[in-house]
Amino acid sequence: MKVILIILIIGYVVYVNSLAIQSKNDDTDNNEHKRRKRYLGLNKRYKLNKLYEECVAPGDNKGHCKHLSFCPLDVLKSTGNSLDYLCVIEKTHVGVCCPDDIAVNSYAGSQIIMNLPAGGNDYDKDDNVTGCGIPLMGRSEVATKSTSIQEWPWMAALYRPKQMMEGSEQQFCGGALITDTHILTAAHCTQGLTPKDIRVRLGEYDFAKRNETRALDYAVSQIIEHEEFVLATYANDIAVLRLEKPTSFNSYIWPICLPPRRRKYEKETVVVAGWGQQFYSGPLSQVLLQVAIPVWEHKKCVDSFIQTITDDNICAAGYEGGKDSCLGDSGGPLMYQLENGRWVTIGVVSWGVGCGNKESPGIYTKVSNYLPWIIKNTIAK
Ligand code: 4AZ
Repeated sequence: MKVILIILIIGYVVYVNSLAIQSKNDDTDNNEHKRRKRYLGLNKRYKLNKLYEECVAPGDNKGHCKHLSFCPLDVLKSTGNSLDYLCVIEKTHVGVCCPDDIAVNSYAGSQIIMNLPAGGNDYDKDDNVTGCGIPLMGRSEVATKSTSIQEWPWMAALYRPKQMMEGSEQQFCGGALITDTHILTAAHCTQGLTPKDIRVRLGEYDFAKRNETRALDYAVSQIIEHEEFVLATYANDIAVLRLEKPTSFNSYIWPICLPPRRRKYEKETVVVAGWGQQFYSGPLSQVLLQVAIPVWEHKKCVDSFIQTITDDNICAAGYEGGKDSCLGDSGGPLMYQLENGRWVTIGVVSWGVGCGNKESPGIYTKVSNYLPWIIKNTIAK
């Protein structure tokens, strides 16, 4: 009996140990797998659509090293041995030498001028001519300090074409241009709508001035709402609209940058703009309005609501009340100017309790938490 018990105990210990070893092996395999994927630059980690070192691309063309996911795949297929065109990015990733001219002519016309969507820190310090989020012709430059009305060339107005024709409605939401074909907006703005229900106006400033030629209207070919958007709580309130055709850029139409990945904005001054209600239940504004407001400390914001405020939210409004976004501003950008002068969209107008109430700030979707999702649903699609 004793012998059988000892054999059973030994057997059990060996079995448990072998399970532990097995699971450790699984872990090692997983880590190995992860490491390999990361090394090849194929993992889902957010990467920038950035041009790295200059290199010789297929066909002896001038090219730049890029992350594989940002070089059109047929470029690789058309070359016999794509291994010849591998290159190393910042000593950590393997990229591919992507021909510049193909990058220009391919799926993203935006690359003619820049790689979009792009982060506000992706450009050389001395480059203030190309790229996203630059204050054009001195505009948008000192908005946080100035009280004069500025213009924001990345502001998009979403409206319903039918109602606009009947003259019964202006826009119903805002958005921000982040590539030549993509608008970042709120999922609650697009909920229940199909692409043909929405028209996007770019370059608009004053809806009352009807015959200005500067504004352009675009049909929408696709609405991409965040898969985990929850209407009851407004969790993951973010969406991308794909325009039927790419826009061109000019001094009235220009994309904003995406924000850096890990950065805190608590107590910083930011700007929100829109054509929404001028006060709670008040009239919409014909002219694009803006307000400079502080970002609240997260804890102070959480304490101000009975609703759940998560780490996917940013809260901003004047501490004394009166300075806030309102109905109709939803989907529009909460903007911050980086030290290099570029404007980034750090938030998407999402919800609030009334507008401009003291101790009840506006709630925004924190864009930096959704960068992989944005990349996946714009250029990497
Ligand atoms: C809305 O319903 C809305 N005060 C947007 C922003 C705010 C409140 C409501 C923030 O579109």
